[in-house]
Order: sequence, then C-alpha cells, then structure tokens
Amino acid sequence: MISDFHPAWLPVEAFRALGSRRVQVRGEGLLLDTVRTEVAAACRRFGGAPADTGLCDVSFAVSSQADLAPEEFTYARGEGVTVVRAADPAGLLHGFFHVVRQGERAFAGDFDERHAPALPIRLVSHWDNVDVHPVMGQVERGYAGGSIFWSAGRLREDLSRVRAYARLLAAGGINAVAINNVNVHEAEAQLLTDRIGEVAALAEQFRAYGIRVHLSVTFAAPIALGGLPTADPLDERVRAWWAQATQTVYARIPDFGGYVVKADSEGQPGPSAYARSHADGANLLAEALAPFGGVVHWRAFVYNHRQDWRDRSTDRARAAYDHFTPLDGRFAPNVILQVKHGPMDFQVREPVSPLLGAMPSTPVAVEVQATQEYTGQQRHVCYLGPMWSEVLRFPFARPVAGLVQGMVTVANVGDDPFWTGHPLAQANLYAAARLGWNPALDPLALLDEWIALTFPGHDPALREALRAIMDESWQAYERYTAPLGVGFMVRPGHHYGPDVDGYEYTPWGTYHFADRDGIGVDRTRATGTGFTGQYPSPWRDAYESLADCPDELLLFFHHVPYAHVLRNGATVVQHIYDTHFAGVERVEAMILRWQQVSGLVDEAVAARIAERLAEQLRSAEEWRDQVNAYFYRKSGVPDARGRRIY
Ligand code: GCV
Repeated sequence: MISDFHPAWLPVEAFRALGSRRVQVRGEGLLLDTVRTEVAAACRRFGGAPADTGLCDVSFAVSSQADLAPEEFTYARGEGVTVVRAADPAGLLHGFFHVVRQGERAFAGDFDERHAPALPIRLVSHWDNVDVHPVMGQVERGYAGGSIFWSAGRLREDLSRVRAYARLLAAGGINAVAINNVNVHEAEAQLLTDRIGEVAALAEQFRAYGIRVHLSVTFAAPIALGGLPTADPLDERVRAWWAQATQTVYARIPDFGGYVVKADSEGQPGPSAYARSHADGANLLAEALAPFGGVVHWRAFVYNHRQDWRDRSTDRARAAYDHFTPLDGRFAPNVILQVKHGPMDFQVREPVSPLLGAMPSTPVAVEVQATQEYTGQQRHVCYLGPMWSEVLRFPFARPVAGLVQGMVTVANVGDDPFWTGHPLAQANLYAAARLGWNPALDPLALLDEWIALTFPGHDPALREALRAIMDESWQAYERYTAPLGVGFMVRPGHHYGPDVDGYEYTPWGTYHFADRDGIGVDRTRATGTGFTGQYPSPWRDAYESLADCPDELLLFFHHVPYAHVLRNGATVVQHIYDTHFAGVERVEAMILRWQQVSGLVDEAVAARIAERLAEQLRSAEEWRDQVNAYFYRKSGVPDARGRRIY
C-alpha cells in the first residue's frame, strides 16, 4: 500500500528486502488479506513475487496446531527460508511487520525466535472532539493540527488517512484505539447511540490492521441520551439502558473493544453523585460489556480540582491511591483501571504512581502521554522513550511492566502533514507502541530503530545527528523547565511556556510553595502530607529521607532551603541556575547539529524541524530567564558563576 500521507516509519524503502523476494502467505481472513495486499504492493515495487506455490524465500502461515498464544508468532530461518508462524491472524500480522522492521537481517543466517506481546492491552487514546471545543479545539491537548477522524462536527468523508494511521500503529504493535476525548461533551456523547455509524466506519478502517475500536462514554449517558431521571449504577433502569445500548453497539461493531470512562474527574459526571463507588460505576459498564467480550477502561485520574490552596492537608498526589486502593478486588474482571504513570499529571519528572503497585487484585493499565502537553507541545524535541522505560522498569515487588495488563498512550497525531507537528515527535508514538509490546526494549535502541526506518538509506551522519539531538532531549527539557521534580510552573490553561506562580494560588492542587527561604512540597510522613507512605519499602523510606531521596525528585517530596546541598554537590539554587543555563546550551547544540545535516533530508521536513528548533530555543531562553530571575529575586542568592540573571 502506497499512501499519499507522510510514510513515517513505513517508507516504501522499508519494504525493499521483503519486496524483492518470493513471499508465501498461507491462511484466510481479513488480516491475511491485509498481509497479502502488503506483500503484493512490496513485490510490485521491488521485483519480488507472491509465491503461493513452489519455492519461496519467506513464508507467513497461520497454523492452528502451533502452540502459540494470541498475537504470538515464531520467526525462524533455516535452509535459506524465513518462516513466520502464528496461531491467529493477529500474530501473523505482527510477524509480518517484524520482518519489515528487520529488513535484510530477516534473510541472513539462521535463527529461531518466539515473539509475544508482554502486555495484552496496547491502546492509543485519542482526545479528539467531534465538535470544535471553544477552548480545547478539535483535539484536546492536540499539537498536530485537526482530528484525523472529525472535522467541524462531521466524520471526515475520506478515511484513507485513518487507514494509513491504522497501518502505522499496527506496525508498532498497537492493537486498540479509543477514538474520542475522555472529556465527553454533547456531540461526542451521541457516538454511543445516534452516531454509532461513525464509530462503525472508523472501526472498519482499524479492523483491517487488527485494531479494535473503543469509545469514551459519559457516565451520565442514561440521562443525556436515554432520558432517564438517573444514572445511578445500582438502578435497574440504568443497568437495562446500558445493556441495551451496548447490545446495539455490538450489533453494528461485533469486534468493538469497549468503553473508556473519566468519571468524577475534572467536572465529568460519575457514581459519586449517587453516593456509589468507582467500583459500582465501573462494574455497571463491565456488566453490559461482558457478554460481548468487551472491557471498560476506568480512569484513576480522580482528584479534587476545586481545592483551596490555603488547605495544606489536601495533596493531589495522594488522590488516586486514596480513592482506588480501598476498592481493590471489587472490580469486575473486565474492568481495566487506567492509571497515569505519575501521581500528578504527565509532568516532565514525577515519581512512579504508587497506585501502579497497589492493586494486586485489579487489572491495571499504565497511561502515558505521547501528546506533549507538558513537555514542549511538539514544538520542542523531547524524546520520551527513556521516561516511559523508567516507569515500566520501576521495581515495586515486580517491575511495573510485570504488574500491569496494558499500556495506554494518549495520541500525539493530527491531520498535520507529518502526523505529529514536529516530525521528530513521531518517535514518541513509535516508542510507546513498541514498549507496550516489549517493555524491556532499550529506549535508545528504539530511537535508533525509528531513525533507521524513517530515514532509510540516508547518510550515517544524518542518523548520528538525529540520535545526538534526540537522545537525552527529555533531560534537556527538564533542565530548562520546572526544577527537581516540583512540576508545573506552566502558563495556566494552555500549559505552554513558563509562569512560575501561574498555578500557585489556584484550585488545581499543583503548588511549589517557594518563598524567600526555600521551595518544594513536603510529602513526608513525618511533617508533610504523608504521600511517601503510599509506597512500599524501600521507596517509602528512600523518598521520606532527605539524604536518600533522588535529587531529581527532591522537590516533589521535600521542602528545602535554597542552600540545601544536593547529592551532586550543588546547592538547590545554584543547581537551578546551572541547569537552566545548561538546558539552553543543549538546545543551541541541537540547532548547530541540525544545521550540519538538514540538507540530507526532504526540504519540507528540514524546514519544519528548523522552524521548531528555533521556537524551542526561544522558549527555552524564556524559561531560563523567568525561572532564574524568579529564584534570584526570591532568594537573593547570586549565581556563583556571575552569569546574567534578570
Ligand atoms: C482530557 C490534564 C489535561 C486535560 C485532560 C486531563 C485528563 O488535566 O490538561 O486536558 O483532559 O489531563 O487526563 O483527563
């Protein structure tokens, strides 16, 4: 398939190795047809041949005898033939893209491997609106243009971009997508009923690549859509309404994945209005979905967003754990508790959410944000693979990846020609998809994989430069923004650019408590909010202790004087100055590096990257100067190196 859209990590060239060979495909069904179509297109392009009979160089076969789990495939080579086998068509599709990713390596030497996804749930969550929201626009927190699904209140007529997108997601190992915003407004609510045809049309595009569609629904649907006087989860009429509505959904979309629900969060309705628990609410929907094999993703992003900043006893970081741990074991088996990776809200540095390690009797999925709401909004290069890898490897009793059933990635794509606004932001979606399949993958190796696929055959100098620019770009962003894990300091509302006190006296619960003497949030058990107590050993003690708390999270857990000496030897205030200067220098270095190689890529890509880097530098300087000036003025401590602070 050759599409008109930016090929991202599936350029034509990526199919050369496969497409120049004799390729056999055995098995029936939609996904096998997809593989056959892919093979035929690649062979037409590169001179190979589909080989249904006779000799072949590579064989893809679904075989029911194979002792393989769902989605698993074997990948072996001997006697000059590469063989991919799976027990189900989904496994074969994954095996097909594995061969594409391997390129010539798939046809050299002998090997015998098995590949299975570590996490069965690998969902990309869109925050797309049907109607353009007056504040949030077509895509909430979207930085890549309009929605690829809807435009100005209507489903797009031409869904070929959706098909191309499904193909990209499948090539990374994604198997599920939620098509609309978790904040469900009036028009979006109707997708469940009157507008289910739009969901069905999108499901048709995704189905061809083995991706099941999920829908975000409002908990108040029985009232808003059903005309009932209540949405009480224990009310028989409400149960019957959901059962009927869900049955109708499955009549249209037999492979429908399930619902995503943001309830009792940031103004969305939920079971608390009826004095019912989150378990009551989630189980209501789970019951309706169970007969069809559907699941409900129930989000744990629940906190008081109308907090009084004067009240020092309320701590937003505590909220998800406090709400949900008492309910462990009370959720139906087809409820997936969807937990943001940190206890706050996708900040550049947060500890891992303690809730991820505290729900042994509940299926849990970890939620990460590819859309760069708080990490530069796809104007800044910020490769997040290393952050997510740290989360997935974080050792509770077992690593997080061994505790969760799934990984949910908030999408970063739109109708932008490069899909993601910043062309290099594609790497985040790719890395998230691949980490969901195998959380043990090295994020730097994944970056190399993405670069090699996206820029095949290019000068090695280009690949090295991209690696140099993107590797540790997360840490670069961290250096010039909010320091030492304290978070936020962004402009309220749109969340781009610095505003140190922007959220300080607001109801959102995101404070840094800087005064003339010091900064940070005391979350200790001894003198603070007690949040450290939500962690098991050894973390509860490591975070509690000023001496043992990692520097990068110091201000998340402790309020300290500016003269406090970090483990790296600098005082807090000097560290703030140093990192803010260093962060900007790093962006300057990125720009120089890009200038050396930009002539090696397509002009439009080069221009877009150059434009974004210039904005990144402007913004980084703004962050540096505001943050440094703020702390210089508060503390009165001059920079030990005498650099210019305003
Ligand atoms: C979809 C943050 C964002 C909101 C988002 C919310 C969520 O607060 O700013 O735009 O809403 O997270 O994850 O539900």
